[in-house]
Amino acid sequence: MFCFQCEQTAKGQGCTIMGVCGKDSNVAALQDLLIYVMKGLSKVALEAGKAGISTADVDKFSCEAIFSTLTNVNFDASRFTKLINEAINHRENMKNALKAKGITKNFGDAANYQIPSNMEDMVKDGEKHGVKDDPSINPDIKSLMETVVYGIKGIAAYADHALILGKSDKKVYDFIYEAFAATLDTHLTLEDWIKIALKTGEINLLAMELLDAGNTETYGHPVPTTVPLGHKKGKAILVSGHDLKDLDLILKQTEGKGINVYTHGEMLPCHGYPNLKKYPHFYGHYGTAWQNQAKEFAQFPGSIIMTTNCIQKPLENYKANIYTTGLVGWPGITHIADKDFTPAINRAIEMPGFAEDEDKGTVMVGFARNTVMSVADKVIEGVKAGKIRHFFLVAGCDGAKPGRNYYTEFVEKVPNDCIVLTLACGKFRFFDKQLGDIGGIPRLLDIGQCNDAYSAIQIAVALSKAFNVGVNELPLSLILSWYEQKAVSILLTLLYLGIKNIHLGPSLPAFLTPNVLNFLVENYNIKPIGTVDADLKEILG
Ligand code: FSO
Ligand code: SF4
Repeated sequence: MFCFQCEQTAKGQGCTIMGVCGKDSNVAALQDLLIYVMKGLSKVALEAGKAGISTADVDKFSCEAIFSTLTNVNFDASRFTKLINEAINHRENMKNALKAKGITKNFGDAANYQIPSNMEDMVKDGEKHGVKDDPSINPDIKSLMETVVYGIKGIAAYADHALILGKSDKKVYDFIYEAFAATLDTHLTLEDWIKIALKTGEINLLAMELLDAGNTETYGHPVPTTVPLGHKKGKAILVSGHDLKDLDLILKQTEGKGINVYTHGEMLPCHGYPNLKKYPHFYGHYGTAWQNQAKEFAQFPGSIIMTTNCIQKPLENYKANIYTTGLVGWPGITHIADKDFTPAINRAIEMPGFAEDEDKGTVMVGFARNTVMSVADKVIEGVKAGKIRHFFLVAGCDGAKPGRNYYTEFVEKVPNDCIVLTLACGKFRFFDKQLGDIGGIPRLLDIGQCNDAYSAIQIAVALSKAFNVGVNELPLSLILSWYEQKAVSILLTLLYLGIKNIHLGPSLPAFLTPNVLNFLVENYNIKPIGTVDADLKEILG
């Protein structure tokens, strides 16, 4: 196997024997085969679209299939063989529909690939179609191509979440097909790939906008909300991942059952949504970021439901309590495909629950774009009066590497006249710090999940309009941490928007060649994080 799509890749180069994430070489090969088949399917889908053939079911399937290959989503080989079969069925159905219109075309090897009958042979085929399948490709082109593939994985995740809430735009699906089809075109130049990479950022912005509309139109705009970090005596269910609709369904299905529902990881910001916080048994937040789940889940006295990434290998001591739904999967773990969460609810009732009430303090959530913009006047006044010197967006994913302490230290050392905006699971490094306020505006503002990066962009755009300057001229610095491929798509969106001077860590992507990195430094002044003191000095002068 060879995989270098995430930040924790082995030795900062690539996972070759087993994924640091727990992905084994069979699953890695099946994921590679699925991506290869999806590239072929993309060529046929583009042609079908041109011929006026509806691809709505293929569009939905494509996002699900691609999202499944994102880091820490699905580790179950049998789910991948099923997806590969389904992809080939969709592809052949589109070919037949084209044939019925008199269009017959050879779409090339990837679009003609036929599946062997057993998993062993599928794995062998997958091994031929991984990242290193064609050593003759120029390494810089390959680097950008992989960047685009990972950006598309992020887009597929956002588009999938948006579609679950009824939001879609054909432009998103068409671009996924165009970009995937482009990876099969050996004539494209480095310049072409730079354009495709920036277009990936543009389309990701659209996908995130659709998701923002889906979330806010269904559940209302988040409002400032105090979330307990302790627990209440009684039965408990823990919901992890990013899917608001799953959480809503779990809250509905547990109503009146004497079970308190807790959020884990990226679900924390859900407490701010009016149509989720209305449930009286939606109590509080438990635990921190995804990489601490083995320790935290083992101590949770109820059942646990994983709605999206990031799942890790469930340990024996909580294996019987954890359930997956949606695209998440782990072999041997009960998967709730039909959204009837009864098995997890029954398990929570069987389990002891919390013996006593416990107060562990609180955190505030709900500072998404609507809330922040509603106090824009106060913010502008604060800046003009010199009370607010600078804004820092300290955002992105968490992970296990020791270098990630940088982000905790950074927030601790940000001077008192500065405001920290945050989003995604990286915030668990500092989310419970009491930073006080500036004239009634909290100094630590939680915008939401990584899926809410759109909200952060809207806040930056609104500030730049208010001050009548470009986003790069604002007293705003982006201190980002990345881990998986949604972060890649967000980074491409920031580059598409022309945002410069991003501080990125904890390490730079292994899939960027020195030349591509130089391009990013020269054109966008992207820099790796250094020491907190040096970085703060450089930014604040
Ligand atoms: Fe974190 Fe995981 Fe939200 Fe990521 S839970 S790391 S960017 O998958 O999705 O922030
Ligand atoms: Fe390694 Fe990350 Fe790929 Fe997992 S997803 S195999 S940790 S590079």
